Amino acid sequence: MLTVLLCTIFLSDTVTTEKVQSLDEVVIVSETGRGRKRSVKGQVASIDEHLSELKNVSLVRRGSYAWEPVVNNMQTERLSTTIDGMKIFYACTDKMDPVTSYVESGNLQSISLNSGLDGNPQATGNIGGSLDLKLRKVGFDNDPFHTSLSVGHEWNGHLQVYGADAALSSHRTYLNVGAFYRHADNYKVGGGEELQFSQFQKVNVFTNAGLRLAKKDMLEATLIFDRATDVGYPALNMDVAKAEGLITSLSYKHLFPKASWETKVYYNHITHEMDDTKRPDVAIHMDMPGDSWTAGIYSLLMTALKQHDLSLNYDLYYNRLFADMTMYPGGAAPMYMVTWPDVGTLNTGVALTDNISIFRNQSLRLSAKVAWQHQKLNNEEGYHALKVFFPGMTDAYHQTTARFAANYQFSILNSQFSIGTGWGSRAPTVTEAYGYYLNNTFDQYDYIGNPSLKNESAVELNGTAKFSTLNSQLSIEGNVFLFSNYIIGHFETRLSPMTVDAEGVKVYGNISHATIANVSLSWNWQITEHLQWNKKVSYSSGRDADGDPLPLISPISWQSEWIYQYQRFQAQATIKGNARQSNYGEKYGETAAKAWTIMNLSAQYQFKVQSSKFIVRAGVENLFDKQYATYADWNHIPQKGRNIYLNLTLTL
Ligand SMILES: [Cu+2]
Repeated sequence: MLTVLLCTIFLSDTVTTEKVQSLDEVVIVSETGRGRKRSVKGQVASIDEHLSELKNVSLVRRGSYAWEPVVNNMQTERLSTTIDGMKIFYACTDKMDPVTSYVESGNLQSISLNSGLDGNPQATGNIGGSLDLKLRKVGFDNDPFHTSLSVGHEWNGHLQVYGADAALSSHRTYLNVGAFYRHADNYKVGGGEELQFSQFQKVNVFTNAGLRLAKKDMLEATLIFDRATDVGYPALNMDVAKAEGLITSLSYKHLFPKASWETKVYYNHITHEMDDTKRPDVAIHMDMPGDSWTAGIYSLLMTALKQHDLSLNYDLYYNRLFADMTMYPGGAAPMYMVTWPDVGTLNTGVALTDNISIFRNQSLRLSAKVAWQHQKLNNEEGYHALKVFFPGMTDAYHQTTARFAANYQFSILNSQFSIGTGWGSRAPTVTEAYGYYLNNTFDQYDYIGNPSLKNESAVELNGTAKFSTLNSQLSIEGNVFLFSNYIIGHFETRLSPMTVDAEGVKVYGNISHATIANVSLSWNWQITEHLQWNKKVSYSSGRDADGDPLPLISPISWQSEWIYQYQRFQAQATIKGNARQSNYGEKYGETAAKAWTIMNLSAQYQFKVQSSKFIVRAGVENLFDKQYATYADWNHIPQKGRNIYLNLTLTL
């Protein structure tokens, strides 16, 4: 298949020098980075707030910390998240710790999103999209010394943020170091009521270093240590005592005249410990720790040949996931069970991407990846417990997955068009294949994995059209994903639940087909030199094989913002909301989210004192103190009420 693709790529022989625009959507995290999208809170914003700036992203919220990114209305299992190309997997059976929670804004330069099947080279299983968190690296031959300090305070929940980082750079070496701290108490929902168990605390330290070995050879190393403690999850029955991530990498880069070649080895370890000891009225106390270890390597060759921008990537990783649970029924002996049976996954793949400039106004982007994986259940007890339900199962499985995507862009006059298509598959996740009595508080069912699941696959079709006039731009974007063997929980009435209040048991299964479609319309209008008005509305639909709505699909959402800019001052007013969720996944235990509208105000001012640059940002979120919950707020936990914030960043 790859050879076929290679042939088609090299057959094209038209000439142009213009670079093809990347399809990535990028949000800038660092204060020094340049780009259009960034949070109104600057780099003091949390990773989750940075993520929410991306067009196709929404976030599932189980508390005020560690939100789960959703891209094109697909959650973690249909996305790929990498940190500078490194694979990393969460360690919580209840999805309390999406991997984006193990980094801090201070660690990152930017976050880039590839929508749909056109993933970044290291991405696998990305039907909905792939996120790559780009680490902050000052690089060689930059300013010799650079430092920045950030402090922020938010009145609702007394959120405090402190960050400091420094960078050294020379021709031979560079070094980044930084530390970040966040602390929040319970927040107040609209109307003033305090939401219990919505507190959190987190520390993060990181370093990046580079060493030039020879003119064209360099080494780079990264270390991130991140620890969140006392994290409350108001939407769940349990909190987190500790969630800890250690992320390390070492890479070697060689530059050729028209190419670069990077090889990186990495290792990361995540420890996750849940805690219900602070909750009142717990029927049965439980200990639920989880661990995730990942070691991997990738080697990426990037080159520009005539009108081609090519990248070829080989990657391999080994991940181990283990989780267990001990229940302490009062007066009886503790009960122990394995919830993730120490699953070892060895995955290896080859990816090829080509951006081809056809004429000055046309381009074609092709990407493909084939991956093979082997899984072994290393825990005997967990394996035998699952085998009771699936007598035919074995302790080892292997899967082959692939993705192909093609996108054609062209522009005429003041209009730009693109159409794209792709096909891709993903292997079931460890939860879907081997999870054991995992309670899902969304529908109150205990879930059991199914080792005989087929790979899920989807065909994607997408298109965009942008029309520009002198001072306004209108764009329409849409995509549709046609799934085969869509993986979702199926009712299993023959089994009884383990969790005290659970409604019943579901076992993961494939449904023959499902559809998810998204369309959005946006209009940006530069009214005067200083004033801009941006509007956006989007509609999504998700249907299963019977035509019934899938759960967690966004209702109609809209946003209108006014941005005023005068010299170094900027102010912004935003009104946003969702329509009532009329198509909700009733069959899957979802209840409808109500309509809501809120207003946010923000302002920022930049000034210089000698060589120091200051940025002051202030604002108010949910100005009218509305009580509301979005469709993605787990169990409809209310969002923050009125919240005033102030933050300061100083760059030397
Ligand atoms: Cu957890």
